[in-house]
Amino acid sequence: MSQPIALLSVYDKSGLLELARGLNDAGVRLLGSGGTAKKIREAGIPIGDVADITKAPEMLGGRVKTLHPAVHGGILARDIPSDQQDLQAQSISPISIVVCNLYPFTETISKPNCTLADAVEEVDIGGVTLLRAAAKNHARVSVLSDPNDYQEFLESWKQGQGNVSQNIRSKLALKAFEMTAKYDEAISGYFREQYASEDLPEDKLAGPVQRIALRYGANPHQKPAQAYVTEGKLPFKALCGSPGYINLLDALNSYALVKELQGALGLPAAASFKHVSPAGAAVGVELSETEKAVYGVDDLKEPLTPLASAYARARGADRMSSFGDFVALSAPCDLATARIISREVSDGIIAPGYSNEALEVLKKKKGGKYCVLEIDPTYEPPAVETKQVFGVTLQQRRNDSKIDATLFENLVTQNKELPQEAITDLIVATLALKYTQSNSVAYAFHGSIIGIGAGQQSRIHCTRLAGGKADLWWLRHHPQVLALPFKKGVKRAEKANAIDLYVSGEVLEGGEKAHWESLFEGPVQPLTEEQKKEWGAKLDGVACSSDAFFPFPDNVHRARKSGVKYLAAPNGSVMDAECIKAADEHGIVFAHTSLRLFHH
Ligand code: 93A
Repeated sequence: MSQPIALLSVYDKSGLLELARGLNDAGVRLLGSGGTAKKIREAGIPIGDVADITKAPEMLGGRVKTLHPAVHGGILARDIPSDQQDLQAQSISPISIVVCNLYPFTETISKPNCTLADAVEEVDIGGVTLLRAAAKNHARVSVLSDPNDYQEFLESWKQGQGNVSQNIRSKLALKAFEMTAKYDEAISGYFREQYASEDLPEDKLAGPVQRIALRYGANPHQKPAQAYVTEGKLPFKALCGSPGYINLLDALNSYALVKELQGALGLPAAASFKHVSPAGAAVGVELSETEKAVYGVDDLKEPLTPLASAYARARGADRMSSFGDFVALSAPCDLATARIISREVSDGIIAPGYSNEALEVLKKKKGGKYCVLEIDPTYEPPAVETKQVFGVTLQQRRNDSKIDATLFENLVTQNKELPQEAITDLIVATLALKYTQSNSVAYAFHGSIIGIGAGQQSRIHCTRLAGGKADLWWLRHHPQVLALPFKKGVKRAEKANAIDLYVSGEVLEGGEKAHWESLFEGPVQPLTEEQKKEWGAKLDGVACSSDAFFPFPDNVHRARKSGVKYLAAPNGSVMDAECIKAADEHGIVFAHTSLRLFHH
């Protein structure tokens, strides 16, 4: 057998001399690129130059050192006759070990005064090629990409007298592949920042870009921050303002929700998001005059289009939570919808287009800084999604489960009467949960969420929270609330707050009480417990959905107290039978969905 050859070409030269000495002692012939060979030779260890086999000098100031068929033929040749013949014909010797680590690209670009030219010079070509070629041929070749592996490898080599196990070669190959992948990611990340951002004004006009810089991440101290895709362009563009990190979380989740709502129900849909959960979501079911008053859209001159009705419902259900929302629309924004938004405190909007008049209205919001995003409605996200938490990458198939009427066919209660409107409400509630931080429970009525409990660790807390919100929503329909004698000029948000305090029965004192009273023309009678109870009993036919099974029947009992008649939840609880019994007790129609919808 001919003498095994190791090719060494390393930027980080730590541990190099020990390895070189060990390999030399074990009878391995050493070849090195310029600086690597020099260091080893100076330590008195015999080593040849790569030029000995390439018969070509390093050139272009080091840009070409190891890029040569004599090197890569020697690395890539398999133990098969045709490859061996090829080597013989070109007088190339096989290489058994490749030791390589790369130019410090990441360290260089993180220096404050790094220029583009500096970065370009640090793009390692030959080293990546060495690593990838050796890793590809790991059936025969060992590739050492990390100085931490030198010693262990040397021991295995010596122990096996030149034979290391396939297992070791495989592990080393994987490490090299990971290394080149990470290296390439750093390079593409740097150049994406240089070349794919929205910095050029003409890009903004031309359409979406591949990357946008964000002012900061979830908090102002979380810099830098960015949004990007690795292929093609971002599926949206900013027509006005610039989105922040949480804006984008809201925008992308809420648009996914409204797109699915419209797909499932064939009606325009809208959502009002806050902190990456819906505060409201609805489809374009026409509003009664009372509902218009409750949602604060009774004074609009513009007739409500179906899309405007959807947003009026989404925004009006929980006006406190929707304060400063991010809006999503399933259809191009029309003037009527823009007019509703224009009067509310809101952070931004995402929609698959805008009429000229609508855009004009929205562009005036927030002193011209209102974030208006236009999304490509044909965009399909990739099947697999990835995120990192505490340095660990998590990957999963996107939640592409379809939510439609067929999900509610398994009716497990005595009452099996599920009218079309109830199916619509169950779809709205269940789809909203698909995009709500878990645990979550949602109540829906008239094509709209009326109460949602998000992000609770306990299921009953979700059911209570959502039920409590639905109760407040219903109390806002009370004639005494609709007749509250607000003074002229009280702002919309202030009215919403005052009504919330009124219906929740919050006890006010001192300055807070005085301020609250100052909003009205005269004294205001509180709603008595009796009145609330009597009014509450009038609410019926509400739909309620849960993102996971009900562990105890208390959830069913609580839901009923807020007028729930239709219930949907996955099965699988040891208490399933008890929950069904509770539903039967109230004459509720309960659908077991077999579909868990956790969202994080
Ligand atoms: O500029 S390169 O991409 N061209 C090459 O052909 C090449 N071959 C190895 N850089 C190249 N290398 C890199 O040189 C290695 O990845 C290693 O980081 C470095 C070792 O250079 P030296 O032995 O001269 O210190």
